[in-house]
Amino acid sequence: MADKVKKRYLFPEDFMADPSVHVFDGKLYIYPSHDWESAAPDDDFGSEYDMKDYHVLSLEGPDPMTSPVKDNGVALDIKDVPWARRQLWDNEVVKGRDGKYYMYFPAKDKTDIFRCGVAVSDSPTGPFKAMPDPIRGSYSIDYAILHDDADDEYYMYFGGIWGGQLQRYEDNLAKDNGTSYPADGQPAIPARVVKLAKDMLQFAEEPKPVVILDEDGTPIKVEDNERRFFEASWMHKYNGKYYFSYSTGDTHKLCYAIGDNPYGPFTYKGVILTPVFGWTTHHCIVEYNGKWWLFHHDSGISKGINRLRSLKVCELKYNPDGTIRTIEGMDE
Ligand code: FUB
Repeated sequence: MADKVKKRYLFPEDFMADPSVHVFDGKLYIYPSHDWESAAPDDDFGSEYDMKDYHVLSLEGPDPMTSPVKDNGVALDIKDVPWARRQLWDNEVVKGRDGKYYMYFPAKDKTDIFRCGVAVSDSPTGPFKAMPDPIRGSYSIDYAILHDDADDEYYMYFGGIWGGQLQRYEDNLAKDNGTSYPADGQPAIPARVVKLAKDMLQFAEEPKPVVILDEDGTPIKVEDNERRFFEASWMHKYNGKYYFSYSTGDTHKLCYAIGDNPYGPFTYKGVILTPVFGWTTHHCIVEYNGKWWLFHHDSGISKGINRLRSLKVCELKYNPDGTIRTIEGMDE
């Protein structure tokens, strides 16, 4: 049974999606993708998501359900990223040990391969200055970062199949043109996790698979579309446990799995959000002012146009055993 909870459209003035949310010095900032009505074709490669810039939103008050949301303008434009050709997808921003703000973003390079760019700013609202090249050895999409209070390290979670190109990679090497998938019965293609280097500009190690186990301790399989990882990683900690959450893509759910450390393995626990109105589903989970919040998007305002999505927020609750209460996505 899913809970019907009150939701808020955070910024109905413009189409934005893929929220990554962080609280810096007590203030809440939202880092979304910036949708627009591009003429790019609608296909399984996600060509319709043809975004060109990022804006940073900030919450001007204590309550995500009611406080005003401010658009702080363009934080990064694709024309200022020397290596990027198209498609600025989901971005992530963290505060480094040096007090600067680091934005991580996917874009297709001149050969149409997704890489992870880094851009730096002195302010959480930007503008961000892009590094001349993407991170060495980076690939695929949807970079989300945990700054772990246990060891003061930054762990990046990433990947997305189909248009996100994750199926191209094995042992971190490109193996084909993205058209082959493991056979049914094999473990599903995993998201990846990698520790960032101390300078925040490169990986400190080779990315590793994020293994999601079912209740029997067996990796979730390729054909298990209701539970397998598709895209949109997020990591948060609750009561010392590591909660890896993600989208199941073509079955349109947000699910989660719990582990004891940032690398996993993680054990599948259930659904956070049932399908929303629109194809993609993408989220983050953040504690703010003593409550937990689920930020996500749907295509409700555009009446179902997948490339025109809108940001939403609602409260998220845990059961006493640490599991997350499932929220109904389609409630309006
Ligand atoms: O916004 C483009 C892509 O759509 C994101 O990277 C995915 O997570 C999906 O929301």
